[in-house]
Amino acid sequence: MSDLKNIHREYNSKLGNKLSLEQINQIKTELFGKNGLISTQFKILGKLSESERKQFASELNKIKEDLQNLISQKLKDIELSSINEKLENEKVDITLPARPIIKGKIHPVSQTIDAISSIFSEIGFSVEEGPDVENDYNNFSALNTPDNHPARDMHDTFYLDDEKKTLLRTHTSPVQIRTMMKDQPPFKIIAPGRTYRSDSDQTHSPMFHQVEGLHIDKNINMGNLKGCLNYFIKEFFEVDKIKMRFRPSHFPFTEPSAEVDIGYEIKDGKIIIGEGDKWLEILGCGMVHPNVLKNVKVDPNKFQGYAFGIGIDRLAMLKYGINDLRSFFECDYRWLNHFGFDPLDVPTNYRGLSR
Ligand code: 2U9
Repeated sequence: MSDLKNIHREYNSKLGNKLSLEQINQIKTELFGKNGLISTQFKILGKLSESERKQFASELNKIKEDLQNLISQKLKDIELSSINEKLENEKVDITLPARPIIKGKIHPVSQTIDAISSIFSEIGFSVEEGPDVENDYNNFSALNTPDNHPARDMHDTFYLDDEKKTLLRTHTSPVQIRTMMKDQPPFKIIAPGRTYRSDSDQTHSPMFHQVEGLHIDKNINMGNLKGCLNYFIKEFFEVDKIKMRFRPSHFPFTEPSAEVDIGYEIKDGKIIIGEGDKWLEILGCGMVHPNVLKNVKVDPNKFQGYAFGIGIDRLAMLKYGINDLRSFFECDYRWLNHFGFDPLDVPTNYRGLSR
């Protein structure tokens, strides 16, 4: 009995001190381990007479519970003080400026699409998107290109079924068709995105990028088209003046149609846009054919407008001095690290497109 009281007194006093986690675990083993002081007392029970056993067992259980409670309280105190210590020492100063994340890079084509969208949004164009897998009607028929039209062969289309009903879009024009079928005029939209043609060499990739524009309203004419394109080219190449010429051309979806060249020269091995006596073809355009407007239930006697199509990859190559189109799609991390853009470097007109 007195042994038990001594153990209780001694460990009560030990547990009253400031202890480390290791010291508490040590005490736990000393008391409740296989040969611990309390565990041993339980072994004595069997040797006692029935009346002694009852009293001893009740005393032993009380002391056991008391010491266990003391230990678990000590452990809780240690946990709490370690949390408080962490809170005290690992403070985050939320007033410090954020560090930019510089792991990933924005592909030059994505940067160019952002720059183009920003330029056109300044003059009231909104951005529309559509699916890469299209039907024959939206990609060709609605655009005044019937079944046996030679332009269909010129597009080197990737068909997805034997009946040639589904295909990978050969231009982004089906986006404008979808928009005009679901909404009412006026329309002032651009449609940037992926396009596909079965063609591959140093200047052609089977997947490439286009941006097309469409402006339909009352009294829209070729003068509006020229003004819009002149503004776009100047903003895109960040020059004050641009030499631009319209050459007559033919597309089934526009009448009249034109291809646009811009003036350039080479100085010290670098291309200078806007000056010089050389010409570079950069886009196609025209007034939307009345048949196209009829196909999307827009009255050509009330509404008319212009459309244009630009190859994005070539514009990106010109702007950022990249000379092989295929490098765009090789997914070479070292190339992307060199030509890619910082994720926070979003092009905006007011901040400048290239920084
Ligand atoms: C609708 C009506 C008319 C879009 C146009 C072009 C001329 C054109 C080429 C430029 C370079 C394709 O990537 S490229 O090879 N595009 O020359 N695109 S007019 O005309 C439309 C579009 C939609 C409803």
